[in-house]
Amino acid sequence: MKKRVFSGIQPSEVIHIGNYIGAVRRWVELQNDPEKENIFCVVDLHALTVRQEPEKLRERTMELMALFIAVGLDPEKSLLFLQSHVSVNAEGAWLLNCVTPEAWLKKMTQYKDKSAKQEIVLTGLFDYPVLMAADILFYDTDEVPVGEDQKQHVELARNIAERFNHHYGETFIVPEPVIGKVGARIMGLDDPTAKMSKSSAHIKGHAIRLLDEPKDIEKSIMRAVTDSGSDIRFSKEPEKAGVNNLLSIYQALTKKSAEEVERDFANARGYGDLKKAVAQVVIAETAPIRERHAELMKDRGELTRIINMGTEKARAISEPRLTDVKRKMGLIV
Ligand code: ATP
Ligand code: LTN
Repeated sequence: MKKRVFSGIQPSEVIHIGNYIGAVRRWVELQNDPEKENIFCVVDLHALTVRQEPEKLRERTMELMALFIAVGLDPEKSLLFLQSHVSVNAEGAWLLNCVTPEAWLKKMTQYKDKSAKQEIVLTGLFDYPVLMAADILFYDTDEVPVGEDQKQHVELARNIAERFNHHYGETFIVPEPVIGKVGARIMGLDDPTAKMSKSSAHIKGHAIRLLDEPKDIEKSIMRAVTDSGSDIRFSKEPEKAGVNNLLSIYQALTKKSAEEVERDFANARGYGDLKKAVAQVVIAETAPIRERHAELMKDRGELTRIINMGTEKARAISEPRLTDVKRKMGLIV
């Protein structure tokens, strides 16, 4: 039996190299694994958990779908869909709300971080992990490939599945989080102690955005915060966090071992050489994606066709599970 894989990404702001290395690029590898059956979702309902400009959200949603294809996801091989087009996800989230103790959600570190930054915290932001659990559970998911920051949410989905199964009988598969070994947590270029994040992508020098022009990519990498030394090696020491982050990006994109990476820089004359080399590999990886993306965005009709095809397939998988859950919970179906 093939393992079913489910993952998603929000169309909030533009995608950065952390999202690419930690998530999307790994999805392309999974697509080529004959043991996996993959579902990838643009989670637009999740984006609504913080205030969005409606027109911009619509545009970014299209852009993200086009980006899925530009990086190499093939709508014939992987199921690509838009979360809001399949009502099972939101409806399922309500049902799961009614088996999820509030205390579990209060423990979510992402909620604590994100809510601290908001003047008004929306209820949707608090409930965000339950919607994510519905995305995962109603598709009978075995594996959830995500970055380190989402591990706690996948564990919550596991707990919800176990609780439901305990109360109502064996129903949901208890999913496993799958975290990459390299690049699971790319840090901000401006502050290598904080995760590179979409919500901070507008801050100058913070992120490498996937669709940035080569000259902008080079500029932001050359400006990246490092330390006052000259030692180029992987290190967990806090003052080496900047260098460590640049090396991690380089390692993830070149797929070299840590030793090979350090050897590449054994004769470097300083951080300038390191930054130039990182900029080069990032540009080599992203330039073709950017070009394909621009082409795809010209044909909205084709993107709409792909979205509609995904909607149909996603409904076919999740609707029977929704009916099953409703019946078990005592609703008339
Ligand atoms: P936000 O700042 O709005 O929370 P984000 O940058 O964390 O956005 P998400 O849409 O929440 O982006 O995450 C999409 C995927 O990218 C997830 O699998 C997440 O784990 C992964 N990811 C996000 N940031 C990083 C990062 N800095 N390094 C590696 N993976 C990341
Ligand atoms: N919350 C996730 C995005 C997401 C997701 C999912 C990931 C929504 N639903 C289901 C994996 C499986 C995030 O990356 N911010």
